[in-house]
Amino acid sequence: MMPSLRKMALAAVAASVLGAVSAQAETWNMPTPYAEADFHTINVRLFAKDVEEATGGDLKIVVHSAGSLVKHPEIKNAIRSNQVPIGEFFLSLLTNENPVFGVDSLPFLATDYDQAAKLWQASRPVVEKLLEKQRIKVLYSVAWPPQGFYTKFDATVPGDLKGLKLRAYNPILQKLAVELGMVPTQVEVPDIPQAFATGQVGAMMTSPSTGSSSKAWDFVKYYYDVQAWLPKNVIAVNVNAFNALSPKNQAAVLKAAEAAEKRGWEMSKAETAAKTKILVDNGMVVQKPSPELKAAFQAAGKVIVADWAKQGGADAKAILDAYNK
Ligand code: PCA
Repeated sequence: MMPSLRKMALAAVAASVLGAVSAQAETWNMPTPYAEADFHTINVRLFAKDVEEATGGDLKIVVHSAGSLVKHPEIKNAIRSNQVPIGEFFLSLLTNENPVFGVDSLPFLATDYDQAAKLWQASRPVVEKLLEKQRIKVLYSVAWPPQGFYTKFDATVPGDLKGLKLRAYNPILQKLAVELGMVPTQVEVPDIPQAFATGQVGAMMTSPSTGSSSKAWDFVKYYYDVQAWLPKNVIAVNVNAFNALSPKNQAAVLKAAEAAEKRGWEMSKAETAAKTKILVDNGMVVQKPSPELKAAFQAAGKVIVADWAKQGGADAKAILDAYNK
């Protein structure tokens, strides 16, 4: 063969090898914090299935639930460093990085699904801007059911809370606990039963979903439907990983994400009643908080919101203005 023809032949071989590689399916490992049976995880799995179908198998997302691949507090940083291309985390876990991330956990700011959706629309541009700086792209976000209070004994007056060891899940809930005279400890969902069993905590604030998935009736008796706020999870992707997809596959991921957000909020709404019933069916006393108890939560909440607005500066103001419009 003439040298130039040989070169061309080699180039053709190289091109076909590269072509084969780039057409090969890509696999994304996806760490998530919550258990398989949790509605957020079920929704993530449906999202992964939609992506695989819509990309004709080009992109396969392998879900690793319950912190099994990456522990929850590390998931955001793992996405940031592209150690994993995609993952799920509790947005308000990042409140110490920037108060804005905790807006959905401010007590009594948004207490039902319509308000929570409005707050997400108001805060999404700011949250996206801040995460984009870390090369993280938000795909979708889903709210948990309204948050209530779980105790071993019937708490009727604010004094009953004094000294209670509260299982907390973000810095805002920690502050609220302190404001109410409780002692907060950060505990991830998979560790809740153990934390109660060892006496590390004796009360918690969470949704009926997490109450029922952690079998709260094994360690507490009372559930107070406080409806204090609806915090959210975020599903996010590393920007470089996303940009490496073909335009067609990028569009498929975004479309699946939009569908997952819609579906997730509907699942969440349906959860509230269904999971509260499971608490009742397992012998828990489910009730509204007494007016005194509720007033104490509200008064403490006011302090937290005022502090937050001060610390959050212009971004916090922009969110509140958009929300109150
Ligand atoms: N469950 C999660 C977050 C909010 C919720 O309802 C938890 O308890 O950590």
